[in-house]
Amino acid sequence: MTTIHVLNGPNLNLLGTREPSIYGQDTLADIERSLQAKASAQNFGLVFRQSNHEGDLIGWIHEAGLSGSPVILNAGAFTHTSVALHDAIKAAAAVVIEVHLSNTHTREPFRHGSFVSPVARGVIMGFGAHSYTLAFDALVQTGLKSMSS
Ligand code: CA2
Repeated sequence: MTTIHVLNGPNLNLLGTREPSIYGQDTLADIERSLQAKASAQNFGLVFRQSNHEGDLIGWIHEAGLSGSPVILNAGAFTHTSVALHDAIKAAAAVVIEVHLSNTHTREPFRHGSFVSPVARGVIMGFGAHSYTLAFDALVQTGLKSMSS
C-alpha cells in the first residue's frame, strides 16, 4: 500500500483560530480528516504531520523520499526561506506537491518566492483547505512515483 505523507510547517497548528480571512475556518485536524477519508476510500495510507521546526520537516522529507512515498508539503514560511528544505527534497528524490492555503503571489513580496517550487512536481495554492484535496487528487492522477526513476 502506498502511503502519502502530508507535511505541514510552522504556525499551521494555529489554523482555524486566527486570520480566517486569509487561511479559512478549517483547522489542521479538519484537513487531516478530509484527507484521511480520501486516502481510506482509495486504499492509500496517510501520514499527517505538523512541526514548527525546520529540522523535523527535513527528517520527514528524507523518510518519505527514501522510502519512495510521495509528499504533499505546506512548508509555511520556510517555503520562502529554506535552502535546506530545497536540498532535502532533492537529496531524498522526494516526489513533492507544494500546497498553500493562500495565493502567496497576491500577498507581501516576501511571500512571492519559493525554495520548494523548483524541486516540486507542481504547486497548488489559493483554495484554502481545498488546496490539500486538490493536491491529493493531482498526485494520484499524475502517478505516485518520480517521473525520472
Ligand atoms: O498559505 C499558506 O498555506 C502559507 O504556507 C501559510 C504560511 C505562510 O507563511 C505562507 O506564506 C503561506 C503561514 C501559516 C500560518 O498559519 C496561521 C494560521 C492561523 C493564524 C495565523 C497563521
